Amino acid sequence: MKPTTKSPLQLARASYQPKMPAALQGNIVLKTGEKTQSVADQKSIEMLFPNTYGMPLVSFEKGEARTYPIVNVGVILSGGQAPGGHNVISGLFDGLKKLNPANKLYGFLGGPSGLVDHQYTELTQKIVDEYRNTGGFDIIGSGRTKLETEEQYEKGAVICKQLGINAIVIIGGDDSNTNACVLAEYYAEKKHNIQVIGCPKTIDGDLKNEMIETSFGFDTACKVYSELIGNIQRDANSAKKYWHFIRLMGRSASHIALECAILSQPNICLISEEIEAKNMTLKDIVDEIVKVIVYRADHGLNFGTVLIPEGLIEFIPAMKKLISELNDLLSANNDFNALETDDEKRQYVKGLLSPESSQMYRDLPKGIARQLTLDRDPHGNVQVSLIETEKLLIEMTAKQLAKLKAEGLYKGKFSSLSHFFGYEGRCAIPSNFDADYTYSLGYTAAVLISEGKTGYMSSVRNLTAPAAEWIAGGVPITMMMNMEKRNGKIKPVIQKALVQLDGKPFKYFAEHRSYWADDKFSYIYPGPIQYFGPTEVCDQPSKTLQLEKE
Ligand code: FBP
Repeated sequence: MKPTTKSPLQLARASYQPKMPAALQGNIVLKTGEKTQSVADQKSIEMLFPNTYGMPLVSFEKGEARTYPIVNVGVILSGGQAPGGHNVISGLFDGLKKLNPANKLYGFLGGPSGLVDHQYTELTQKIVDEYRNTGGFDIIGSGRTKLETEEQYEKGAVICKQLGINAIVIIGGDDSNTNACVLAEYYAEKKHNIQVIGCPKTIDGDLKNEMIETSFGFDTACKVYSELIGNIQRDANSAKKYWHFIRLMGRSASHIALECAILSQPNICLISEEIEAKNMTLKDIVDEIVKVIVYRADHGLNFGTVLIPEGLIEFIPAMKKLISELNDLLSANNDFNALETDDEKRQYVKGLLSPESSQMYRDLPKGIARQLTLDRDPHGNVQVSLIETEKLLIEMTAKQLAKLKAEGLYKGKFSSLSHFFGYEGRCAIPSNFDADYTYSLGYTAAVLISEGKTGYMSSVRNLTAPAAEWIAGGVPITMMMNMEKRNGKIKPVIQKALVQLDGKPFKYFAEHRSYWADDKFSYIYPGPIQYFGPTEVCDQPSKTLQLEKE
């Protein structure tokens, strides 16, 4: 038998033709809509972005055949992987070639640093075909380098001039698209003649607003995690002996945990935004978990599932204060960096924190305290994926249950297992929804570029309707911006979309959670993503999106 390096599913997916909005399927005409303004701080944003502020919304409709000028485009994958990135590039490539076969696409390697360090490759038909409908970002690689200095922008302009690149597409989350906006403004101001277009990526689902209904990758990642949660629930229901504490990625917002809860109906799901709104302490959270465990034990159910959003730790007000003090204290602190042992570091930090934070820090298990002082990412964020909150909660829950047992208030048996699902889902083969959505986003970016637009984010809307009815166009990135404090400075940034406690997805969860906590039969087992089969099994977008659009 001939050896193969591809699975049967990979081979079958290679020939999948993503579904597209009808407007992108033939000749296209651009419709100019309303002028825009930023979501807040209009005066400050307008002052900072004089060339790209207030531009109108644009959308595409079927039109007459026309000739487009030749454009060369450079594409960058920025930040964490998200299923569908390769299809943004396929859609961009196909769109560019359709609009003018002489167009060329270059990929900058390893993320934004590829632009600055002039690391690139030309993306040919052969290369792009290898990656259609696949997960991962390995076609050109990704990175978290922040584009923030004029020196970086100028180095980028040099390579663009050298390759004749007229436009850059940045595929990234809120921070990367903020950088895209700043870069677009800079190149416009310096008259470098380089357009910049953003694409909304992140499994975290927190880059969304009125015009961007969802970020790509969220749907697939949640479906993968929910399959795993469902499998664990079936195991728990069979063996009836473990409580599974499952932490789910999502650096800040709890959209992933919420979507997975709606899909799998666990016994407990913590939502960071609710915890912050209720000003809950770590002890309050543990008390809530213990209440459910005791109730279930009283009914002979010594097993269950707890979903924990990765970002939780930063939403507990006292922890937030501690982390913010640690951020200030550790930024470029050479004395701290010179210390060798964890104990020395712990002692050093304790002495410099405020009394409340120092007490909080002292009370934390050593492992968690150490994780809180690990390096920040290039955007100054704590790397929450390295903080094992699920283990912290298990430890505190076990202590509290032991206390209740001694008092005769708990008669069950608590055996726990911890899990962290994040990297398992970020490079999955994109669901049909993500494969279609990302291809359309890429194609849309090609049209925006050929129409001469800069400072826009590729936008595809009406996503709960069949793909043919999706609305493609562009949204000025400045429209999504407001001023926020980042790393101690007030900066223009894209507003992060957190879980809305008055939004339909959270309300749906809140209405059902007490039933899921107590009941024996409420688990849902979503099963693996299906790529071929009936549309109700294969093509459904996330529940979050469906509920939001209801
Ligand atoms: P983006 O915001 O860049 O899309 O990344 C999201 C994410 O997957 C988070 O959920 C997670 O906390 C983080 O990346 C992990 O970062 P890293 O890839 O550096 O381990």
